[in-house]
Amino acid sequence: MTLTSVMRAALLSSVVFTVGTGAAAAAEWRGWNIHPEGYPNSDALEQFAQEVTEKTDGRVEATVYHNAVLGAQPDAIEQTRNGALDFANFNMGPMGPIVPATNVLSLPFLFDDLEHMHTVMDGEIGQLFADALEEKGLVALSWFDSGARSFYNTERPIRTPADMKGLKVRVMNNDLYVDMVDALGGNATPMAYGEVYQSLKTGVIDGAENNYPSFDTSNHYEVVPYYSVTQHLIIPECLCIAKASWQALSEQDREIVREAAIRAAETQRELWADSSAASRERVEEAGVEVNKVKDKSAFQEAMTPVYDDFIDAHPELESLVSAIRGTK
Ligand code: BDP
Repeated sequence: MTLTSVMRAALLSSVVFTVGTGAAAAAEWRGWNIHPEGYPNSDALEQFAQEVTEKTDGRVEATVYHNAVLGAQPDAIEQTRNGALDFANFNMGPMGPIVPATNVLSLPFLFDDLEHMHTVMDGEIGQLFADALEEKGLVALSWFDSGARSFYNTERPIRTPADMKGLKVRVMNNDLYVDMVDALGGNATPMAYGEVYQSLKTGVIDGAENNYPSFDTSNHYEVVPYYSVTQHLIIPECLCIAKASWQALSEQDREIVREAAIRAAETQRELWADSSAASRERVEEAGVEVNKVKDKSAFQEAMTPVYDDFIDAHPELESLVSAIRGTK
């Protein structure tokens, strides 16, 4: 090699080096979202992506993919854990099989109302759940609302547990929900969200359970005439970052991302209440019969074996359940 070719090689490699660490360092973040555009979570995720991209001066370019186009929720959780996806809004229901402590949040009638859930999740207990998620590769930066989930079906209004008898009900991917529906006398079928509409329409299942905005935007209300306000589950959702993507950030960018996530949750919660009321109105106008459940205590009592079996299987989580119940 002549001197000039050595110098040329050195120069080229330094150019490559510079490009590799400088201009090309923008991280392209892909964000998973199950909901369509216009859903409160979708608006909040868009706000998050925009704020992160702007405030990091493009060091991070974040894009949200709506409508579960990047996969069903259990797959997306795996993909975010292994860094194939960078951020997402996940419900704690399908998180249970991966992060056992989060199953506590899927215990029926655990929270009194949304406010109770906020107090718990925004405090020290919420941080415990965030720590458990981080051990499995997910950095939870803020908590979204998901309202209260109630049963809906094609057969009849649910007023007492006896009305659940024999109904084939879709649940999210978590055995706790199978136990919950069994304890009420129904037959539970875990199924991906995206398959529920067709399954309801063709009679593969008789019903499912969800909050008003999801019942509305999934169009399930088009094929289901009865929505019964059991409000058996109040499950928080996270705005989660893949741990690998988080660790690749500078301290300064982590702060930007953290603040953007907190602001996104504020937006989501503000939008939630209005959206819930609007969805309720919309489904009723479309002809869905919404019935109140006068006496929820029969449903709550039916959950005793679900709690007992859960605590038998996870005695280490009993104190967490009591701590949540005791939080006011
Ligand atoms: C919605 C949640 C979403 C769940 C869906 C479901 O926001 O994360 O995947 O319910 O029932 O309310 O699968």
